[in-house]
Amino acid sequence: MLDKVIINKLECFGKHGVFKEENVLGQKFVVSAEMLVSRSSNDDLATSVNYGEVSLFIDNIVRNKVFKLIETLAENIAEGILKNFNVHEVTVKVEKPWAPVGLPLKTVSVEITREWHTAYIALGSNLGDKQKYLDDAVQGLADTEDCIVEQVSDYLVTEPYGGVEQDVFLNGALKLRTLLTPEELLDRLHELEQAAHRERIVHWGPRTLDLDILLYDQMIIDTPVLHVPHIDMENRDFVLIPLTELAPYYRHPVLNKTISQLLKELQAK
Ligand code: PH2
Ligand code: MG
Ligand code: MG
Repeated sequence: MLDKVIINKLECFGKHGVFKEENVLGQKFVVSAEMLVSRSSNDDLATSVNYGEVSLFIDNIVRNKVFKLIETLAENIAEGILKNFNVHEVTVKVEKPWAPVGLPLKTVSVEITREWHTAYIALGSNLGDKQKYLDDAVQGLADTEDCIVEQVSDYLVTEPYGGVEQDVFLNGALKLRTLLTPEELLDRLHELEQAAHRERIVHWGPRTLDLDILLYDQMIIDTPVLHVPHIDMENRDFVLIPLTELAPYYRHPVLNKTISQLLKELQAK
């Protein structure tokens, strides 16, 4: 159950602005936040979000940080709320009623929405200390700002798929909660592959570490650099076996079948 908790027009004082005078004198900022909270239906504050604490948290950011843009201020507040409170999604509006425009307007404002995303990542290695490469990748994601590793599958040894003669793989998958966009997440995965000294010599050749985005919410992405859901995953047991452990009922948004269904069909082939 997702309930909405709303803070409406909290008046704060801050020094955000592009103009020097704004950073010195300061002015009024009015902040609203709509928070989607997943709570159980009892009467316990611990399962929800304390709007008093969130209001103090917002006031503290507006008062003590200085940004040029109200966009940045709103983003800071939104990400801070998601990371520090039990909130799944938040819409933050920042109004600036005294903005130095020199014309009679009521307010200028921005409104942004940020939320936690769920991504599933495939892990693979078939060169060197495979187990250590996978463990380091899990730790690397756990140490990444804006990422929380929620669950890691067992690792399994698999025969190379795709026809290139090479050593067996160690494969696995993990479930990630993240504030990163798919593109930002892909960049981070590439950094971790680089840190494992992966060299892209032969396409589908042996690799110390391969990290692929399998699923990202129910998003479908097809760009030259990124395909989500991951291309051909329905034909790869080294993907479907660990993924079934984490998310058997997750529905593949293109094939419209659950992961465990896809695995069953592959094993029947
Ligand atoms: N990855 C590939 C190609 N073939 N085979 C196995 N068993 N495991 C893999 O992770 C793998 C593969 C391309 O990324
Ligand atoms: Mg791969
Ligand atoms: Mg890859």
